[in-house]
Amino acid sequence: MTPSFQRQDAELQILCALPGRAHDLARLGLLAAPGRAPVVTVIGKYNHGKSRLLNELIGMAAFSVADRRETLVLGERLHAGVCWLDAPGLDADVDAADDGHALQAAWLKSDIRLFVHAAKEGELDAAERSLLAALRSDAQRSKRQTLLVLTQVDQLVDEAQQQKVMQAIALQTAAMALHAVSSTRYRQGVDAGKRLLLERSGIPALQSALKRALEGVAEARWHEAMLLFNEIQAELLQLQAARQSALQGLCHEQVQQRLRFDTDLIAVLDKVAESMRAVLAAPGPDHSLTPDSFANQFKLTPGKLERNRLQVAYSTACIEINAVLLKHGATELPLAQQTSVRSLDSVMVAVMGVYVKYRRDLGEIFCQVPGRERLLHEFSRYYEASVDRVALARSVAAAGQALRAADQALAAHVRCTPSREAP
Ligand SMILES: Nc1nc2c(ncn2[C@@H]2O[C@H](COP(=O)(O)OP(=O)(O)OP(=O)(O)O)[C@@H](O)[C@H]2O)c(=O)[nH]1
Ligand SMILES: [Mg+2]
Repeated sequence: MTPSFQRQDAELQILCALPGRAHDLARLGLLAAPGRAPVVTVIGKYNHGKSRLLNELIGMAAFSVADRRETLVLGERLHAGVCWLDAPGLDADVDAADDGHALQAAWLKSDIRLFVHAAKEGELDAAERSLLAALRSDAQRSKRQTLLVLTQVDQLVDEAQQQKVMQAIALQTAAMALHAVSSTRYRQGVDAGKRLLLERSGIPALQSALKRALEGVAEARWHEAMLLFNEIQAELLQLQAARQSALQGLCHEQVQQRLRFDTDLIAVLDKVAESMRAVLAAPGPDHSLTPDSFANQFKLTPGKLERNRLQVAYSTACIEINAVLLKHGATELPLAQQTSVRSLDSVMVAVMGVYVKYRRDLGEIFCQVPGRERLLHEFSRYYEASVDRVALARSVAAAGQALRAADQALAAHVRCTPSREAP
């Protein structure tokens, strides 16, 4: 497997364990890609002059500019060792998919964001404020920088109005540095070779600020890579611990449940064996084996009385054992063993059979070691095949699998430990 496939494979394993970290994993993957140029993205509402600003910053008409909603998909241009991203304008009323692209660009790919706001619009609106707040809090966490750019300032009537707008925005942004620019003035300054216009355009000052920000990208990337790596690792460790304890809990329950069943089953078999011994110890001949004749079919014979006594003892034993099976949810046969005759679908019938029991049978079944061992073995087997017990076993298997997935994700994550790129 090539290193990039290995990384994808590892990312997939981590993603399966932590689906909520999809974005961070994608970002971490980008941060790990060697030799990636720093990425500068414009972000802001449509028609606020984002594409034109990028064109002026890089000195070429790389992105399409128009007096309407123009940029609809993410545009990308590599220039002077920087990747410039032109994002569609944000405006929830127009097309949420475009907004999605712009945000994806801002959050996923970019190292530096130019948050663009057109001066003629005055203050930032609610959507801009909340986006800027999110970008700033991300900057605190990831050290990715956002530069606030007030565009198209030439459209304001005079300097005083510009100051008014800037003061209003300063109040909204807790005095975040605001770069006032005019692409129009800059172009005029370049075309006419007028230095004053160039300076008044604010673009050279923005370029200097951008240059400083770009110088910090390598350090910021390293910080962010370690931050994301450590956060994901902590979450994976947490997940692993939670899954470990879930599995332990289920295994404990499985063992305890079985212990409770074994204890109850042994107790009832002991009790039944004792009662049966008393029944079988009756003195005198065993009349139960003497068949009834036609002549005394309606008479109470010693044979009938004895068979009746054995039958009552046997039924009592079965009822007592069945009570234990019932308590532990193991009275019905597993689905695969069920027949069309409902009354035969019980564990008792399956284990004890339907033949008539005589003294010898009862002694062998309940009082002798092989019989008792068989009962223990058979009832336990059916207990393990009972619905709840099978469900518990499945939960244990699933919890084991989930733990293995967390283990693998953690190992995969460790294989992706960031390494610092040589400057
Ligand atoms: N007067 C003036 N107009 C500008 C300036 N910057 C851009 N414009 C004009 O504003 C309009 C919109 O500019 P774009 O750069 O296409 O705006 P955008 O933000 O990229 O718009 P979308 O791609 O739709 O999101 C165009 O007509 C530009 O020529 C400026 O500094 N001054
Ligand atoms: Mg545009």
